[in-house]
Amino acid sequence: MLDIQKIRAEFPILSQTVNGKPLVYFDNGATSQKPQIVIDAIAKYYQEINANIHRGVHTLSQLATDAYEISRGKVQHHINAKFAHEVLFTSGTTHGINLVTNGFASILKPGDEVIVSSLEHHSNIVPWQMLCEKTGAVLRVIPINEDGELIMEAYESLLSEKTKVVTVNHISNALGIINPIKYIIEKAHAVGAAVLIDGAQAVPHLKPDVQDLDCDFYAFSGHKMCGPTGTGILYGKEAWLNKLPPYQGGGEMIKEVTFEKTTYADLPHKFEAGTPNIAGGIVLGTAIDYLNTVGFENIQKQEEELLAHATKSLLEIEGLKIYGTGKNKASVVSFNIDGIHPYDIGSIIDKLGIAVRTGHHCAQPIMNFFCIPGTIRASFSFYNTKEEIDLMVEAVKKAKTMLS
Ligand code: C6P
Repeated sequence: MLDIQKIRAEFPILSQTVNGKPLVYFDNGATSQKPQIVIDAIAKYYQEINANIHRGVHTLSQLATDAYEISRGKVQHHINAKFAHEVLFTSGTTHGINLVTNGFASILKPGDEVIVSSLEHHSNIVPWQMLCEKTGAVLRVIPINEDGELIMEAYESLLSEKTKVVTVNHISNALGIINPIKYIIEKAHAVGAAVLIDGAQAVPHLKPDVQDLDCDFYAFSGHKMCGPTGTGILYGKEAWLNKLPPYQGGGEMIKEVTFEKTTYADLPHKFEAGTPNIAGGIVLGTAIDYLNTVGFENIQKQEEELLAHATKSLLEIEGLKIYGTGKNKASVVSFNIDGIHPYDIGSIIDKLGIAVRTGHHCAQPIMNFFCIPGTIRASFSFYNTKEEIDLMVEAVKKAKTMLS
């Protein structure tokens, strides 16, 4: 059992008041809060070993390089990648996905097909649309049912020898639905397609095992898993990363440069041009250590209880509808109240100290499917409590009364 009060004390921001009320932070899907150990690690890097990496022979540069590569190794073990060089540091999920779509521009041919799902964040739709425009490939879309689940029969009927890439998120940011990605990957591989999993919303809740999943790419952001903003990881299978061209040209990604020809560095450096977010990369390792100390089993247990409590309590409010009623869900509740705009509820409960996200959550196709402008999304982390959920439910009731 987690000692939630002890854990909460490790997150200084959680003891703040906002608008004169104790902060109830339920916007973890947008970004998580950071424990003191992560905040301290950033300062420690700049106080003690700040230097550019992979370049200098001097001691500080070597210390910074070692810390950066140790962090890469931590990520490798965390996601169970076969090699450390399959782990690329990025600025976040968006960067990772664009790195892959850029690479596929030299692989896809007119008439090839890319399958995305209706549950995707815009970050995993728009780059593929841009790729299709560039190459003449065709975008196909897996539909969802009324519970917000992907329709697997429809997915399977989209697959053919024309399918070159399949991409879905592990967990939907807007609804919290957990997708059956292992099955999706297996089916895609059966027709020879590569698979990219957008793990942005999964990594705060679970430890992905990329070898067991057998995905070709897995992208995620550090800031949603207690790490610093501007950090992320793209895992790619060695064979794919060797096949894809570099994303950006510049320092650090080359073997040799002449005006006649440039040869590229080995993995992972081929994809890491320029000075990276060194402090961020190192401290992402600290955040991963922290989450493993809390323990993913404990995290899941706490979050399951929060989800069950929130679902039950919110449904007691007349006229409230939850979107994303599928069985397999992460700790996200997306809802609306009959006849009231989500923005209005969000603004009123903010005055009561409750931070939720309102709007389309960068997933407009989902909102179009449900014919709504947006939802109120409460996304919970292991450091949240049932008492906080009760405060939110009371605040939503108050807002409803004011707006009805
Ligand atoms: N979703 C949310 O409030 P970046 O911005 O690159 O760190 O992550 C983009 C991204 C990609 N995929 C999914 C499934 C996501 O949820 C996100 C980020 C945040 O839902 C901010 S829009």
